[in-house]
Amino acid sequence: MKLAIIGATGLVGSTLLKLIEERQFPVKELLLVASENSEGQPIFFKDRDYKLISLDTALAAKPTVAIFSVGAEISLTWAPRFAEIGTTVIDNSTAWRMHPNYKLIVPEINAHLLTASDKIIANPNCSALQLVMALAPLHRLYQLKRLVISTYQAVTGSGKATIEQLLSERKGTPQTPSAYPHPIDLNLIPHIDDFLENGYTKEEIKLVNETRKILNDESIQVTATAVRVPVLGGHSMAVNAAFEQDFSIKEVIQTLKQSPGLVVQDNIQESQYPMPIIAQNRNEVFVGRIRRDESQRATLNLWIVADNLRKGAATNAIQIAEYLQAQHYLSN
Ligand code: 2RA
Repeated sequence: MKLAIIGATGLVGSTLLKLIEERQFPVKELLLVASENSEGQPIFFKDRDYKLISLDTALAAKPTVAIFSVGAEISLTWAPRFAEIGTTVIDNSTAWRMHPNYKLIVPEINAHLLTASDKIIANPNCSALQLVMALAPLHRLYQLKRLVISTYQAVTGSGKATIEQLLSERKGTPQTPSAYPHPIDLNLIPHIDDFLENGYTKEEIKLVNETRKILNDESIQVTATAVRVPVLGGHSMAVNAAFEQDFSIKEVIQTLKQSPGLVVQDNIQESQYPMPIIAQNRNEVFVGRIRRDESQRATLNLWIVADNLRKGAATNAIQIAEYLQAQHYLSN
Protein backbone atom coordinates (compact mmCIF):
# COMPACT_ATOMS: atom_id res chain seq x y z
CA MET A 1 0.00 0.00 0.00
CA LYS A 2 0.90 3.64 -0.32
CA LEU A 3 1.22 4.83 3.27
CA ALA A 4 1.41 8.43 4.46
CA ILE A 5 2.58 9.20 7.97
CA ILE A 6 1.45 12.67 8.94
CA GLY A 7 3.71 13.80 11.77
CA ALA A 8 6.60 11.51 10.81
CA THR A 9 9.20 13.22 13.00
CA GLY A 10 7.16 13.15 16.22
CA LEU A 11 7.39 10.47 18.90
CA VAL A 12 4.42 8.48 17.56
CA GLY A 13 5.58 8.98 13.96
CA SER A 14 9.03 7.58 14.78
CA THR A 15 7.43 4.63 16.58
CA LEU A 16 5.28 3.98 13.50
CA LEU A 17 8.43 3.78 11.38
CA LYS A 18 9.97 1.25 13.79
CA LEU A 19 6.80 -0.84 13.66
CA ILE A 20 6.65 -0.81 9.86
CA GLU A 21 10.10 -2.36 9.88
CA GLU A 22 9.48 -4.79 12.76
CA ARG A 23 6.16 -6.07 11.41
CA GLN A 24 7.26 -6.03 7.77
CA PHE A 25 4.22 -3.94 7.10
CA PRO A 26 3.61 -4.08 3.33
CA VAL A 27 4.44 -0.55 2.18
CA LYS A 28 5.03 0.03 -1.52
CA GLU A 29 5.45 3.75 -1.18
CA LEU A 30 6.06 5.70 2.00
CA LEU A 31 5.10 9.37 2.24
CA LEU A 32 6.54 11.12 5.26
CA VAL A 33 4.92 14.40 6.20
CA ALA A 34 6.16 16.88 8.79
CA SER A 35 5.59 20.55 9.57
CA GLU A 36 6.19 23.14 6.84
CA ASN A 37 9.58 24.17 8.28
CA SER A 38 10.96 20.65 7.92
CA GLU A 39 9.75 20.16 4.34
CA GLY A 40 12.56 18.88 2.11
CA GLN A 41 14.69 17.68 5.01
CA PRO A 42 15.94 14.12 4.82
CA ILE A 43 14.77 11.36 7.14
CA PHE A 44 16.66 8.09 7.20
CA PHE A 45 14.61 4.89 7.20
CA LYS A 46 15.42 1.34 6.13
CA ASP A 47 18.79 2.08 4.52
CA ARG A 48 17.68 5.11 2.57
CA ASP A 49 16.90 8.79 2.83
CA TYR A 50 13.34 9.95 2.42
CA LYS A 51 12.46 13.63 1.95
CA LEU A 52 9.90 15.10 4.29
CA ILE A 53 6.98 16.40 2.25
CA SER A 54 4.03 18.73 2.83
CA LEU A 55 0.41 17.73 3.39
CA ASP A 56 -0.45 19.09 -0.06
CA THR A 57 2.15 16.88 -1.74
CA ALA A 58 0.99 13.84 0.22
CA LEU A 59 -2.62 14.53 -0.75
CA ALA A 60 -1.68 14.79 -4.43
CA ALA A 61 0.00 11.35 -4.17
CA LYS A 62 -3.37 9.78 -3.16
CA PRO A 63 -2.16 7.46 -0.38
CA THR A 64 -4.06 4.29 0.44
CA VAL A 65 -3.79 4.97 4.17
CA ALA A 66 -2.76 8.12 6.05
CA ILE A 67 -1.93 7.79 9.73
CA PHE A 68 -2.23 11.19 11.39
CA SER A 69 -0.22 11.83 14.55
CA VAL A 70 -0.54 15.58 14.73
CA GLY A 71 -2.82 18.02 16.54
CA ALA A 72 -6.59 17.90 16.33
CA GLU A 73 -6.79 21.14 14.35
CA ILE A 74 -4.68 19.84 11.49
CA SER A 75 -6.64 16.62 11.54
CA LEU A 76 -9.98 18.42 11.45
CA THR A 77 -8.91 20.31 8.34
CA TRP A 78 -6.95 17.64 6.50
CA ALA A 79 -8.44 14.25 7.35
CA PRO A 80 -11.65 14.99 5.36
CA ARG A 81 -9.57 16.10 2.35
CA PHE A 82 -7.74 12.77 2.32
CA ALA A 83 -10.96 10.83 2.98
CA GLU A 84 -12.62 12.57 0.02
CA ILE A 85 -10.06 11.19 -2.41
CA GLY A 86 -10.42 7.62 -1.09
CA THR A 87 -7.58 7.54 1.45
CA THR A 88 -8.40 5.81 4.72
CA VAL A 89 -7.33 8.06 7.58
CA ILE A 90 -6.39 6.60 10.96
CA ASP A 91 -6.25 9.51 13.35
CA ASN A 92 -4.40 9.69 16.65
CA SER A 93 -5.73 13.08 17.74
CA THR A 94 -8.86 13.96 19.71
CA ALA A 95 -10.53 15.35 16.58
CA TRP A 96 -12.86 12.45 15.72
CA ARG A 97 -12.84 10.18 18.76
CA MET A 98 -16.10 11.28 20.32
CA HIS A 99 -17.88 12.27 17.09
CA PRO A 100 -20.95 10.02 16.77
CA ASN A 101 -20.33 9.44 13.05
CA TYR A 102 -16.82 8.07 13.51
CA LYS A 103 -15.62 4.83 15.04
CA LEU A 104 -13.14 4.59 17.89
CA ILE A 105 -11.31 1.36 17.32
CA VAL A 106 -9.21 -1.09 19.32
CA PRO A 107 -8.84 -4.05 16.93
CA GLU A 108 -8.93 -6.73 19.66
CA ILE A 109 -12.27 -5.32 20.86
CA ASN A 110 -14.29 -3.77 18.07
CA ALA A 111 -12.56 -4.10 14.66
CA HIS A 112 -15.70 -5.94 13.49
CA LEU A 113 -17.49 -2.56 13.38
CA LEU A 114 -15.29 -1.38 10.50
CA THR A 115 -16.46 -1.37 6.90
CA ALA A 116 -14.96 -0.25 3.58
CA SER A 117 -16.85 3.05 3.90
CA ASP A 118 -15.03 4.10 7.07
CA LYS A 119 -12.60 6.64 5.71
CA ILE A 120 -11.77 8.38 8.98
CA ILE A 121 -11.13 6.05 11.90
CA ALA A 122 -10.20 7.30 15.36
CA ASN A 123 -7.41 5.78 17.44
CA PRO A 124 -8.13 6.06 21.19
CA ASN A 125 -6.13 7.99 23.76
CA CYS A 126 -3.26 5.89 25.14
CA SER A 127 -4.59 5.55 28.68
CA ALA A 128 -8.13 4.61 27.60
CA LEU A 129 -6.65 2.10 25.20
CA GLN A 130 -4.70 0.09 27.75
CA LEU A 131 -7.62 0.27 30.16
CA VAL A 132 -10.16 -1.19 27.74
CA MET A 133 -7.73 -3.84 26.54
CA ALA A 134 -7.71 -5.30 30.06
CA LEU A 135 -11.36 -4.65 30.87
CA ALA A 136 -13.25 -5.63 27.70
CA PRO A 137 -12.89 -9.40 28.27
CA LEU A 138 -14.05 -9.00 31.88
CA HIS A 139 -16.90 -6.67 30.93
CA ARG A 140 -18.22 -9.35 28.56
CA LEU A 141 -18.37 -11.83 31.42
CA TYR A 142 -19.35 -9.79 34.45
CA GLN A 143 -20.74 -6.41 33.18
CA LEU A 144 -18.82 -3.40 34.45
CA LYS A 145 -20.68 -0.98 36.70
CA ARG A 146 -18.06 1.48 37.92
CA LEU A 147 -14.36 2.20 37.49
CA VAL A 148 -12.10 4.21 39.79
CA ILE A 149 -8.79 4.87 38.07
CA SER A 150 -5.48 6.46 39.03
CA THR A 151 -3.06 6.71 36.14
CA TYR A 152 0.68 7.35 36.33
CA GLN A 153 1.83 8.58 32.95
CA ALA A 154 5.28 8.74 31.39
CA VAL A 155 6.77 11.90 29.92
CA THR A 156 6.80 10.46 26.38
CA GLY A 157 3.02 10.98 26.45
CA SER A 158 3.49 14.73 26.27
CA GLY A 159 6.20 15.11 23.60
CA LYS A 160 9.87 15.74 23.05
CA ALA A 161 10.08 18.93 25.12
CA THR A 162 8.91 17.13 28.25
CA ILE A 163 11.44 14.32 27.75
CA GLU A 164 14.08 17.04 27.53
CA GLN A 165 12.79 18.56 30.75
CA LEU A 166 13.09 15.29 32.65
CA LEU A 167 16.54 14.49 31.27
CA SER A 168 17.95 17.97 31.81
CA GLU A 169 16.66 18.08 35.38
CA ARG A 170 18.17 14.68 36.02
CA LYS A 171 21.55 15.93 34.76
CA GLY A 172 21.26 18.90 37.12
CA THR A 173 21.00 21.43 34.31
CA PRO A 174 17.27 22.23 34.15
CA GLN A 175 16.16 24.11 31.07
CA THR A 176 14.11 27.28 31.25
CA PRO A 177 11.35 27.77 30.51
CA SER A 178 10.31 24.26 31.49
CA ALA A 179 7.69 22.34 29.51
CA TYR A 180 5.61 21.38 32.55
CA PRO A 181 4.52 23.99 35.09
CA HIS A 182 6.66 22.23 37.75
CA PRO A 183 9.83 20.12 37.99
CA ILE A 184 9.16 16.51 36.98
CA ASP A 185 12.30 14.71 38.16
CA LEU A 186 11.88 13.49 41.76
CA ASN A 187 8.31 14.75 41.57
CA LEU A 188 4.76 13.85 40.49
CA ILE A 189 2.42 16.30 38.77
CA PRO A 190 -1.32 15.59 39.16
CA HIS A 191 -2.13 17.48 35.98
CA ILE A 192 -2.30 16.03 32.44
CA ASP A 193 -3.82 18.15 29.67
CA ASP A 194 -5.97 21.21 30.44
CA PHE A 195 -8.26 21.63 33.42
CA LEU A 196 -12.00 21.82 32.81
CA GLU A 197 -14.60 23.79 34.77
CA ASN A 198 -15.53 20.73 36.88
CA GLY A 199 -11.96 20.46 38.22
CA TYR A 200 -11.07 17.38 36.16
CA THR A 201 -8.46 17.44 33.41
CA LYS A 202 -9.27 16.63 29.79
CA GLU A 203 -7.10 13.51 30.13
CA GLU A 204 -9.32 12.27 32.97
CA ILE A 205 -12.49 12.93 31.00
CA LYS A 206 -11.08 11.07 27.98
CA LEU A 207 -10.95 8.00 30.20
CA VAL A 208 -14.64 8.42 31.00
CA ASN A 209 -15.90 9.06 27.48
CA GLU A 210 -13.64 6.84 25.40
CA THR A 211 -14.07 3.84 27.71
CA ARG A 212 -17.84 4.04 27.33
CA LYS A 213 -17.66 4.46 23.56
CA ILE A 214 -15.24 1.58 22.96
CA LEU A 215 -17.08 -0.77 25.31
CA ASN A 216 -20.34 0.47 23.78
CA ASP A 217 -21.93 0.99 27.18
CA GLU A 218 -22.94 4.45 28.39
CA SER A 219 -24.03 3.06 31.74
CA ILE A 220 -20.47 2.43 32.98
CA GLN A 221 -19.56 4.98 35.65
CA VAL A 222 -15.93 6.12 35.47
CA THR A 223 -13.89 8.47 37.63
CA ALA A 224 -10.16 9.10 37.17
CA THR A 225 -7.10 10.97 38.40
CA ALA A 226 -4.19 11.34 35.95
CA VAL A 227 -0.68 12.00 37.23
CA ARG A 228 2.55 12.71 35.34
CA VAL A 229 5.48 10.71 36.72
CA PRO A 230 9.23 10.86 36.05
CA VAL A 231 9.18 7.76 33.85
CA LEU A 232 10.36 7.85 30.23
CA GLY A 233 8.04 5.33 28.61
CA GLY A 234 5.04 3.29 29.73
CA HIS A 235 1.83 4.50 31.33
CA SER A 236 0.63 2.68 34.45
CA MET A 237 -2.80 2.59 36.06
CA ALA A 238 -4.36 1.33 39.25
CA VAL A 239 -7.94 0.32 38.50
CA ASN A 240 -10.77 -0.51 40.86
CA ALA A 241 -13.50 -2.20 38.81
CA ALA A 242 -16.96 -2.95 40.21
CA PHE A 243 -19.02 -5.51 38.25
CA GLU A 244 -22.68 -6.46 38.20
CA GLN A 245 -21.86 -10.14 38.55
CA ASP A 246 -19.37 -11.71 40.88
CA PHE A 247 -16.29 -13.55 39.60
CA SER A 248 -13.61 -15.90 40.77
CA ILE A 249 -10.04 -14.61 40.68
CA LYS A 250 -9.01 -17.84 38.99
CA GLU A 251 -11.46 -17.25 36.14
CA VAL A 252 -10.42 -13.59 35.85
CA ILE A 253 -6.77 -14.58 35.47
CA GLN A 254 -7.62 -17.33 33.00
CA THR A 255 -9.74 -14.93 30.93
CA LEU A 256 -7.01 -12.28 30.84
CA LYS A 257 -4.37 -14.86 29.94
CA GLN A 258 -6.46 -16.03 26.98
CA SER A 259 -7.15 -12.52 25.67
CA PRO A 260 -5.10 -11.43 22.64
CA GLY A 261 -2.69 -8.58 23.25
CA LEU A 262 -2.60 -9.05 27.04
CA VAL A 263 0.18 -10.45 29.20
CA VAL A 264 -0.63 -11.41 32.79
CA GLN A 265 2.30 -10.79 35.10
CA ASP A 266 1.16 -11.66 38.53
CA ASN A 267 3.47 -13.63 40.75
CA ILE A 268 3.78 -11.72 43.98
CA GLN A 269 5.96 -14.40 45.62
CA GLU A 270 8.59 -13.64 42.98
CA SER A 271 7.89 -9.87 43.04
CA GLN A 272 6.55 -10.07 39.49
CA TYR A 273 4.08 -7.46 38.34
CA PRO A 274 3.90 -5.07 35.39
CA MET A 275 6.24 -2.09 35.41
CA PRO A 276 7.04 0.56 32.80
CA ILE A 277 10.59 -0.77 32.33
CA ILE A 278 9.08 -4.11 31.31
CA ALA A 279 6.33 -2.69 29.10
CA GLN A 280 8.49 -0.17 27.26
CA ASN A 281 9.17 -1.23 23.66
CA ARG A 282 6.58 -4.00 23.88
CA ASN A 283 3.29 -4.05 21.98
CA GLU A 284 1.25 -5.91 24.60
CA VAL A 285 -0.68 -4.58 27.59
CA PHE A 286 0.56 -5.98 30.91
CA VAL A 287 -1.80 -6.77 33.79
CA GLY A 288 -0.99 -7.77 37.36
CA ARG A 289 -1.73 -7.22 41.07
CA ILE A 290 -5.05 -8.93 40.31
CA ARG A 291 -6.99 -9.15 43.56
CA ARG A 292 -10.45 -8.89 45.01
CA ASP A 293 -11.46 -5.58 46.59
CA GLU A 294 -12.45 -6.87 50.00
CA SER A 295 -14.39 -3.73 50.88
CA GLN A 296 -17.33 -4.44 48.54
CA ARG A 297 -18.86 -7.26 46.47
CA ALA A 298 -17.94 -8.13 42.88
CA THR A 299 -15.09 -5.63 42.75
CA LEU A 300 -11.60 -6.17 41.42
CA ASN A 301 -8.28 -4.34 41.75
CA LEU A 302 -5.85 -4.39 38.83
CA TRP A 303 -2.58 -2.79 37.83
CA ILE A 304 -2.20 -2.18 34.08
CA VAL A 305 0.92 -1.00 32.22
CA ALA A 306 1.55 -0.48 28.49
CA ASP A 307 3.95 1.37 26.22
CA ASN A 308 2.00 4.56 25.54
CA LEU A 309 3.71 5.12 22.17
CA ARG A 310 3.17 1.53 21.00
CA LYS A 311 -0.16 -0.10 21.93
CA GLY A 312 -1.21 3.31 23.26
CA ALA A 313 -0.82 4.88 19.81
CA ALA A 314 1.33 3.53 16.94
CA THR A 315 0.78 -0.22 17.34
CA ASN A 316 -2.98 0.20 17.54
CA ALA A 317 -2.96 2.37 14.40
CA ILE A 318 -0.89 -0.17 12.48
CA GLN A 319 -3.16 -3.00 13.65
CA ILE A 320 -6.17 -1.07 12.30
CA ALA A 321 -4.42 -0.68 8.92
CA GLU A 322 -3.50 -4.39 8.92
CA TYR A 323 -7.10 -5.33 9.65
CA LEU A 324 -8.47 -3.08 6.89
CA GLN A 325 -6.04 -4.55 4.41
CA ALA A 326 -6.84 -8.15 5.40
CA GLN A 327 -10.55 -7.38 4.89
CA HIS A 328 -9.88 -5.70 1.51
CA TYR A 329 -11.47 -2.50 2.79
CA LEU A 330 -8.84 -0.16 1.36
CA SER A 331 -9.11 1.76 -1.91
CA ASN A 332 -6.56 3.89 -3.90
C1 2RA B 1 -0.27 12.05 27.93
N1 2RA B 1 -2.01 10.40 27.81
O1 2RA B 1 0.51 11.17 28.31
C2 2RA B 1 -1.55 11.66 27.31
C3 2RA B 1 -1.39 11.68 25.82
N2 2RA B 1 -2.62 11.63 25.20
O2 2RA B 1 -0.05 13.24 28.03
